[in-house]
Amino acid sequence: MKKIKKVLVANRGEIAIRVMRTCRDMNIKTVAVYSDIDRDAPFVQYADEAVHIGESPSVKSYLAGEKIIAACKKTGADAIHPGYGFLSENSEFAAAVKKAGIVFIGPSPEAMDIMGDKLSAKEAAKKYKIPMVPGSEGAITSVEEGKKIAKAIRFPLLVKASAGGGGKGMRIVEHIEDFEEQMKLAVSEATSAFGDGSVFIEKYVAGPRHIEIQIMGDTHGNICYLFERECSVQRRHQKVIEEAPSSVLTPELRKQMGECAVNVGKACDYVGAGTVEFLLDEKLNFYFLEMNTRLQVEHPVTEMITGIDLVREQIRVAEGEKLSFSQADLKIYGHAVEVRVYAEDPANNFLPDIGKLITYKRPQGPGVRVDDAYEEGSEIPIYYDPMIAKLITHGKNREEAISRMLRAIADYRITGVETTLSFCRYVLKHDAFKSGNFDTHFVKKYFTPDVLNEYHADEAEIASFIAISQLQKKKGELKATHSSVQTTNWKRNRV
Ligand code: MV4
Repeated sequence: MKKIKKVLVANRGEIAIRVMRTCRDMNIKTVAVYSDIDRDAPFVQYADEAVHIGESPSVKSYLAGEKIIAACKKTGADAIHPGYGFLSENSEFAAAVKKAGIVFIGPSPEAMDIMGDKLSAKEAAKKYKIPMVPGSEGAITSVEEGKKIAKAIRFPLLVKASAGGGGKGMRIVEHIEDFEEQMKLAVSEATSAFGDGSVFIEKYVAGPRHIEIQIMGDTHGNICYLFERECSVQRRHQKVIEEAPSSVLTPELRKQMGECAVNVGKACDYVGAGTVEFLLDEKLNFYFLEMNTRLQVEHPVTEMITGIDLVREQIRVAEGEKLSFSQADLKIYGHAVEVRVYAEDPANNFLPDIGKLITYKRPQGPGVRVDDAYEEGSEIPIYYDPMIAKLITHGKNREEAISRMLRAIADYRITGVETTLSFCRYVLKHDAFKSGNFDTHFVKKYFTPDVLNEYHADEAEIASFIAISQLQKKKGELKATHSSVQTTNWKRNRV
């Protein structure tokens, strides 16, 4: 048991602050590392110490592992928390950190390697009876071999890259005639994106839900599951809304999937926080897809429903402590929803709309949590992900969590950039979402930019109302006190 006294956070933005907050709770000192553009960022100010590590492009700073290790030595930090993205799933970095005598707050490099590749992850998972989508046994090495397997599996099917993630190098094939072309495209996409052109075949599961299970392991061989997150509302493999628990899992199915996720963890001796991804089909069959060996963006919904601080647990197990709970201690309290607030224009094909946050007022009140990265007046840099904040609400049940989310969205005041808040509000108010009856095709099925026009029509209505009242005021029909129509709430995200 070696107490960690100082943590260097090898990340930026909201997750850097999120991690540092828990460090403060635990009386642990914090070190931020930052690039040129992030010099005055809130996460740098929040840290006890900060080290400049390079120019703004990530490769020169947040991806420069050796500079981060040097900053660690310089400040005497005894551990590194990698957050998500950047170096968080880089096993070479984790190994280099360890070699430098620094604690990496995360799994072993070996576990990262096994799970970082989908084929080796599936291979490892086979040792336990974990349901998987029917597909090829391993990598497909020739078009001929692929076609043979494709005919046996039947169409439609997917050719998937073994490396990487985010749907890159994934191709749907409907007919045998298209197989060769799609396989070649998948291989070349995977080669250029990940430097590894290995692909495999899976039967295509139509209209699935994306359910992921949070697991937590310690160095004493204990692994628990902290229930599921439903992340089916996605746009181009970018999650938009996440919630916990899922409205479709029965307690029995939850237990089955949870135990499967724990077994995936056991297959690689997992230590720390990890996420096991499953597809769930219409008949509620579930299939293991892959595992993410990091703390995820959407971890707060799990924290809200379990009452457990996942970063605190990560730090404790990195110190060699046992998990602070057993499976029997874990219980679901109410319901939580998270929306990601991006500086993107949903009316304009989600084009990034970076710039200055002229107005920035966070929502507050019962059941609201905001994990964010900026302040009023902040510039959103072009170099990184354009996420401004994560807005999370909790309630005694799904309805309450959703109505609190709609209230929080209405109370959020952001001007200077377009955001995805109006899009999130549209989804939350949609009957398919409210009923819980939706899958990964939600956005494709129900969203077109004109659904946001209702909102613009409202604005036009207010504008005409103001014009009329101004006219009336001129004519002396209204007393001055009654004529001050509120214009400040113009860009309110009205519910
Ligand atoms: C699938 C699938 C259907 N069948 N695999 C997309 C990214 C990668 N993590 C896995 N993905 C999928 N794999 C089989 N055999 C459908 C998807 C998929 C998807 C999965 C989760 C969330 C959103 C998605 C959107 C499109 C496709």
